[in-house]
Amino acid sequence: MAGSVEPRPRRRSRTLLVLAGLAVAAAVAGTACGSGGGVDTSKYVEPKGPPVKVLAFKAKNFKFTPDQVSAPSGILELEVTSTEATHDLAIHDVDGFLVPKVSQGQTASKKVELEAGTYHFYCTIPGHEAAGMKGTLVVG
Ligand SMILES: [Cu+2]
Repeated sequence: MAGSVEPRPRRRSRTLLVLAGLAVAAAVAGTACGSGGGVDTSKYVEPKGPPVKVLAFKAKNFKFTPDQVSAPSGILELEVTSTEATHDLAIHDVDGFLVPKVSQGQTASKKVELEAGTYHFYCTIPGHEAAGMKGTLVVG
């Protein structure tokens, strides 16, 4: 192999692939940072007033505890404490709702007003929901 001319173009194309991959990764990371993990929170209006219930979750790689919860309808406060790494919490079908990212040892919370129904919550950090960071919230 040493001294051969052939490996050069191969190496060059491999380098280009790596650079392209890094560019994509950087773009994805940038998007995640800018918009709070892919959820557009700009139009979300947090309900005023005291919650009828506070739901406290612990978050670690890659699980919420508890991951099956129930609550009465009305204003709920969802509170997330990270016991490992960085996580957040969004709810499918509740546009803009996001408990912001917390790193290990931190706690954050956000209120949401929910009608009776079954909701699915998840961590928006890329790959986390697929790895199991999700759960079900039954309201009503
Ligand atoms: Cu997560």
